[in-house]
Amino acid sequence: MTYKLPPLPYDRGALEPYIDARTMAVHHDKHHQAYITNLNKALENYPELQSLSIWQLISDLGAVPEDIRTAVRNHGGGHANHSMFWKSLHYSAGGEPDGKLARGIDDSFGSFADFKEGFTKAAMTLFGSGWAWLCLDSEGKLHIITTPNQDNPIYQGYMPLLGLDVWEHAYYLKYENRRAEYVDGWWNIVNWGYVSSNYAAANIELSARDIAAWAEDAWSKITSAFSGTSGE
Ligand code: MN3
Repeated sequence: MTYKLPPLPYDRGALEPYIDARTMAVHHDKHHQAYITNLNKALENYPELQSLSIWQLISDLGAVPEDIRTAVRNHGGGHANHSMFWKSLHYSAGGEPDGKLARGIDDSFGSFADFKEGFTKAAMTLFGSGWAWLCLDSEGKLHIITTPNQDNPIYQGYMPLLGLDVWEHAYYLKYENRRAEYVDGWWNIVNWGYVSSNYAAANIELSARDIAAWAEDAWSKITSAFSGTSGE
């Protein structure tokens, strides 16, 4: 089994005017596909790794053979990050989260406005290519972090809930160098329902069949890393 490009959950033009159809086509069909193609190539000689879910694969990079570890880190991360990204956007979205996620954001950042300001600042000040994230630590506290390149928050022991791609390929065709306008537009299409479901499950996008086992394993690794024990 090899990794496959997930279809977009909406038409390419559905996120207009915030993200244009041409950017979506290039970003999804070319960039995301390239991460998958390169990931599959890296795993050619490791059939045992090909059967893992992408989250299982990237959540334990130390277990990945050294000769392909960088490729898995970059291209596996690219596949995971973009798979989340498409689902985190929707044309009938935006606004503010409610329920448990809204309370979590208030507890961690003071208010939604404070969170929005902090997240925007993180996205704007990230130098070079990378991502801004809302993520969860092992104690259930929310954080805003950035990751370089295609690193996933899992590499730092955080569970990603929402990621914003600030690589130029995500916005350059429409916004050219105006990252601030892209970030500003992005807030209008954030699918808070998706983010809330990630938060409620204290988890990331996983298929129903592997969610329980993998989540338990990932959390035990994160918990032991935080408590300073080596784990099993
Ligand atoms: Mn991208």
